[in-house]
Amino acid sequence: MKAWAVLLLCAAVYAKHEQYAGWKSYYIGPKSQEQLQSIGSLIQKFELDVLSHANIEREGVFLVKPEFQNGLTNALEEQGIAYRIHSADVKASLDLDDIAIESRRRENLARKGKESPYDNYPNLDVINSYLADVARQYPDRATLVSGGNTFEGRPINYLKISTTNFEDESKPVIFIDAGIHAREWISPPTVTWAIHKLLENVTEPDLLERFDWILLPVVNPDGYEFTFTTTRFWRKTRSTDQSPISNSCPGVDGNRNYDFFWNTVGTSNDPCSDIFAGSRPFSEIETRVVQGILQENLHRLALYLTMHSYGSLILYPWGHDGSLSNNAFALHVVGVAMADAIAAHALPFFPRYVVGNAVLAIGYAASGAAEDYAHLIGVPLSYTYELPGLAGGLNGFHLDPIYIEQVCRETWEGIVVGARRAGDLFVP
Ligand code: 0X9
Ligand code: ZN
Repeated sequence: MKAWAVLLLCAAVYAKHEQYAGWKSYYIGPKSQEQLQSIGSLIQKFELDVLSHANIEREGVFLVKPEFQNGLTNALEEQGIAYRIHSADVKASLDLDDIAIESRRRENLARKGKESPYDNYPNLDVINSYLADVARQYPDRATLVSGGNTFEGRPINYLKISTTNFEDESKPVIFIDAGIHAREWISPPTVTWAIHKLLENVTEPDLLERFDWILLPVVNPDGYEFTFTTTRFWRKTRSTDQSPISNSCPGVDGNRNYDFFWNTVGTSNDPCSDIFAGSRPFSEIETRVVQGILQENLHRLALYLTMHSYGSLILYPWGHDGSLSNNAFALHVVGVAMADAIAAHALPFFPRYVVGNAVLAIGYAASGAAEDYAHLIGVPLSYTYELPGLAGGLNGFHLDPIYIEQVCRETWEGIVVGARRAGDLFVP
């Protein structure tokens, strides 16, 4: 890159993320159930933004505003809860992320002539163009569907992939979505990679012959776009019709908006909260689109995966009270099989997946989540993936873009095993 181009890039990059000036992020590692519980109250008291949830075996990562940093560290020390810095300067780390993403973007452009939807953190246009391109290139297998338009008017696009035009009712359906939480940038590429593996680089042809696929990379396009243009850590949708104060505090947590013990636990009635459940179940078009896909294909849906981050966890119902469904044994066995397949293809320094009930494995209860709703209405195998994705080092905040494709590849191995097991267990 020429010197003037580097200067221009740095100037543009450093003007961003001003709202995170002075913010820090901390690893917090509770050692007992009591400590885990007091973290719950510290989250409230110091307005912590939870990026990765703590449990007794694993540290979580928490974003902290400048005005609460002393109060938080004092409280942690008083209570003997272990903590350490994750990023001493969140804005600087995000600026570094931007430089890494921009240079990877240029590399991809130079190497392949276009931006990659899975070898970098792709913006919404890159993902939508990819969906349109493959649908054009593989018209006998792939159909692009727009499930509806978001509050801000963006299409919620997904691909239906089938060798039999979705007409063979004896085939199980597999549905994978991502990007309901806008800031969880590692999740959409795992779905675009799955599309790549089913259309462009087929190494498991049985998966095409045996199953019909529905792949929805960005459930929440308004929120996703907002994380690229304005607020990197935005989580919710962008609707402003949910309460009289929604104009100043837009958005609903999509993963609290499903009709499953709606707004009973781990949710908020405050529109300014990141876990605001909305004014009613399915108040958001984003969750209604997913609901529509689940309902339409229910009679032959064998496996539903909803991709989130971070944590390296595979979670299954029930997530509102930690109880187990009648299908818990199969959920656990297939979950472990997926995690083993991932582990066999993971880099040695990536954390190993933990598989379990959503409440027990992640450490908190939350109602209104997608994987619970899908299971409630009858999808036998339904999981939330918490993908790997936070940098542990001193550089950028998030996983370096050089590892995105690695996460996609290993996650695909989990999907392959999950699909095959689902096909053996659940024949429509
Ligand atoms: O809280 C969530 O919505 C998910 N974690 S995240 O950090 N991606 O926000 C976990 C959902 C777990 N599933 C259930 N509670 N059912
Ligand atoms: Zn999430």
